Amino acid sequence: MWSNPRYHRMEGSMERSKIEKKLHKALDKERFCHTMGVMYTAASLAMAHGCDMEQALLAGLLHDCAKCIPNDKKLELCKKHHIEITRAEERSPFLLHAKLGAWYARKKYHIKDPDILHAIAVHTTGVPGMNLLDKIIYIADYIEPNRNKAPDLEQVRAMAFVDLDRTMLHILEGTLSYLEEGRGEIDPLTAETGTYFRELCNGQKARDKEESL
Ligand code: DGI
Ligand code: FE
Ligand code: FE
Repeated sequence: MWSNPRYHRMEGSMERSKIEKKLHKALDKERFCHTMGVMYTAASLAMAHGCDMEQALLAGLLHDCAKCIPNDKKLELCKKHHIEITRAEERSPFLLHAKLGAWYARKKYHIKDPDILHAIAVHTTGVPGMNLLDKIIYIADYIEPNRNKAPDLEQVRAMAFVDLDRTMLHILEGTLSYLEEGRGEIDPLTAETGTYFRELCNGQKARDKEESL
C-alpha cells in the first residue's frame, strides 16, 4: 500500500474528516450540503470513469471552500496573495472563489496534490484541455443531488456516467446561452472551454461516422 504514489502525495494534507469539520464552520448550511453532495457525486463519477477516488473526494470537498467569503474580500485577498485577477473576474468577482479556493486548499487545508488544486481552480469556467479529475468536479458540481434548478438535470445525470466530454459540452452550452440572455458577463475562459468541447465532440462524431462506413 505504501508504494502507491498517491499516499506520498497526500502526506501532510489534513484528513478528510478534519477538513469537513473546518468547512462546516467556514460555509453556510446550504453550501455545506452542496459540498457534501459534490464530494460523493465526484466519488461516484470517479468509480464510473476510472479516476482516483481519494482525489475526487478531496477536490469535491474543497471545491467551494472560498465561496462564502464576501466579494470585496475575495478581491482584497487575491490582491494580497498575488493571485492574478482577470478583467472578467474584476467585473464578476464571485468567479474568484475558484482560484482563491485553490489557494485556500493549499495554504489553509494543506493540500499539496497539484491535480486537486487544479480541479478546484478551474471548476467554475472550465479550461481547454481539462483532465479527467477537472471534468469530474465540474460535472459533479452541476448534477449533485441537492441541485434542482436546471430543467435538464435528469438527462445530464444519466449522460455524466456515460460520456464526460459530451456532458461537459451540454453543460457549457446551457451556461453560455444562459449568460447570453444577459444574466452575466461571459468570462473568455468559459467561451474558450465551450469551443474546445464543441470541437472535441464534433471531431469524435466525425471519427465515429468514418468508422461506421
Ligand atoms: O459555486 P457553485 O454555485 O456551486 O458553482 P460554480 O462555481 O460552477 O458557479 C456556477 C455559476 O457560475 C453559474 O451560475 C454560472 C456561472 N458562470 C460560469 N461561467 C461563467 C459564469 N458566470 C459569469 N458571469 N461568467 C462566466 O463565464
Ligand atoms: Fe463553485
Ligand atoms: Fe459548487
